[in-house]
Amino acid sequence: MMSASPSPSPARDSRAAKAARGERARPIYVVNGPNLNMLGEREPEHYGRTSLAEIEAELSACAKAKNVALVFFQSNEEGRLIDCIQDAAQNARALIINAGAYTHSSVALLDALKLLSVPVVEVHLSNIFAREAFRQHSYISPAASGVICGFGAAGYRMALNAILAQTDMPQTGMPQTRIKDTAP
Ligand code: CA2
Repeated sequence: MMSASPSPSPARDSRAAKAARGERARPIYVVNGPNLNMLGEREPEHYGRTSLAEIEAELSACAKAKNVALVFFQSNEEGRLIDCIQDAAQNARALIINAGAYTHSSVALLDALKLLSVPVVEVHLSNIFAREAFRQHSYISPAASGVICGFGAAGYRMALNAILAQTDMPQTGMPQTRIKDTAP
């Protein structure tokens, strides 16, 4: 008797499974920009009392539980952030970025982020839309799959979960809404 839905051939199935496993083995990069190394020390009304080291430790625990590798990077220098994003374009499964104040000024970061063909999640601790006008525009959002802001340190965990939802279950994950280039 014929089966109604034949399973794929073993060879094709194993190639696809290997490719999926290889992709999942790649790390998720977590990139933080200028002054975020000072978290927890000043302006707790905007950024909370959690230090960057504590955020990274919490994310590491989450990632370990989900068997995901993370690469953490923080710099106060735009060029070093760009170098890290270029590295992520070659090696990352996804990227989480809080570009700090460069969010509101850096076309160079936008251009670097456009190199990535994997999910990019932009995170802000504070709700930038409830703050000064100059913080309400992000240069990098057009290169992001999604933006999470206003949830403090928890935003990074939300970003990780969103990426896993998208990359482990693409059929139920967030849609690919990244704009490659909006210029005419
Ligand atoms: O809300 C966010 O996560 C921001 O990306 C944080 C940036 C800010 O320029 C953005 O508009 C929004 C600033 C990070 C500076 O963090 C500090 C932490 C402690 C003390 C001083 C600065």
